[in-house]
Amino acid sequence: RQGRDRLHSHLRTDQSARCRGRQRRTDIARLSNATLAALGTGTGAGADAHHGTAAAPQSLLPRGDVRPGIVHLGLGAFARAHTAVFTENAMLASGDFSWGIVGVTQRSDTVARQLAPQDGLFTVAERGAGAAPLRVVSSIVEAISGRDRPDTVVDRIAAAATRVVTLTVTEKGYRIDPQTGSLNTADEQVQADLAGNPPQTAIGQIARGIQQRSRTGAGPLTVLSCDNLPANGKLTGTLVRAFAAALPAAESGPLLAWLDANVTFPSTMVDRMVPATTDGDLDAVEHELGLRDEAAVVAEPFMQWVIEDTFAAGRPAWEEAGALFSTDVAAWEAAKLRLLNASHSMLAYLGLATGKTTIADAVGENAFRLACSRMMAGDALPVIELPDGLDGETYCANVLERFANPALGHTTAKVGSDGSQKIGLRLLTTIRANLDAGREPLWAALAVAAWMHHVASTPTADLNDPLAAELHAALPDTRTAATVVPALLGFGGIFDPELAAHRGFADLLLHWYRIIDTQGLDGLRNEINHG
Ligand code: CS2
Repeated sequence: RQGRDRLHSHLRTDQSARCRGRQRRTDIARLSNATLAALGTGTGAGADAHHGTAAAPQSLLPRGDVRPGIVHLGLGAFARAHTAVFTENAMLASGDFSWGIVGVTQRSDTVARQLAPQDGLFTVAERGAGAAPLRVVSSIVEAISGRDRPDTVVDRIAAAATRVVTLTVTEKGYRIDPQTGSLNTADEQVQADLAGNPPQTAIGQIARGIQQRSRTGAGPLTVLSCDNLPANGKLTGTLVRAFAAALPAAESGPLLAWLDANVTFPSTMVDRMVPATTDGDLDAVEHELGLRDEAAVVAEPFMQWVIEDTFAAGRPAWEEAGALFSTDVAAWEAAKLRLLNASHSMLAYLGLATGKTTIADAVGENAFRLACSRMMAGDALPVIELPDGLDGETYCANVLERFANPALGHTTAKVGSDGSQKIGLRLLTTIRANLDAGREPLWAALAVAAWMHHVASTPTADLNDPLAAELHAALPDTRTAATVVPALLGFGGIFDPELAAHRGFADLLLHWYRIIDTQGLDGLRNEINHG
């Protein structure tokens, strides 16, 4: 009777489903500790005759024993499908349950709202060959909207039990000034955080949390960036220090001294392809799990994590979950960024230019697959130093195979978003190294030209990029290769003056842009196959 009431109290009356304007069944219980437990005993909605396969009980953590030890900033799909899974596996393998995750959403409160009625539980549905059965993940112990509860975020970072802060806030979340490579102190939100308002930026949250730790004697802390940025740990340390240095002298001196003595910033390389969850994915999970999970994520089966082992106050036994600890993380990260992420971006923009909706569709086009192979083998591999244990050819072949996963539904629009923040790290580093060595980066230039075409041919409101307005302000009304290429090359936030002035590079961009713009897919096929 009591169980039944609890089940009813979890019946989904979710706003978001209504907002999506679809007629849904309302007799499916929402995922939570109680409904999942009831599912295991066969008394819950999961055993409901309407649903074919009620999932088997999961290897969940003993939730009553899990204590918070990590604050995670940026509770997007990637963090749930990667970091939360590794941490849960580490806790399960080691029996050390002191690494529960307090998750913080950044700009939008959606995920915090989705997880709250679910006791932090969510499902990971692997898609593609070798996919594991559906899995409910239980390592998130609290979900907070950073936008709405910034002081709570600072308190959680400052709590003595917190020993690690992890973050996945995407490239733009770091507020980097492209000219200096350090913190953009001209950014409005950074300025507000510096002025002492409850912090809204990730760097502000971290700095204020550390400041509070320094005042309360909460002990050392590790800040672990898990975003696709080169030397992400070192970079994050630089940004947090720049924030501290920009505070009034009475604050900055003590904070910088405490930081130097108590906080470490290891670098990491993270890898798992995680598309945005669709309504169809949520319905499929509901059908399979027998419970409604508004926070479910889908992901490819592959996942990898390479971490530098410089933790200030302990860490989960992530190695027991398959993470690799290495002293050479920078090399792993460079390889991943300039091989995997670079070709991902290339496929996204070639796909967007030719009407291909998913990365799998784009890599299914032989010419595009060939262009990626050549970019990786011809442009990138010769100018990067691979870490021990990574075979370049095998890595590139595996990457293309992962892109081809037909079940993933990773959209070219998603991967193509925020290009202004990505192409420099993924492609321009490779292009510069080739030009410096007197080589022609033909294929990497194709990717940049395809990005330029995407920027120039997408209406401002639809261009998913934090610099959309600025990029479009730099463009003339008549958009051809001859006008767009020089205009975007002159965009200082992306191209440095030397690269912008390189005649050979500009010619390559003009060549490819013309083909994309005037000949479309047929022209590209022809040119790539004979290139
Ligand atoms: C992608 C990455 O959206 C993107 O920019 O290239 O999110 C990519 O899927 C991951 O880095 C894979 O680990």
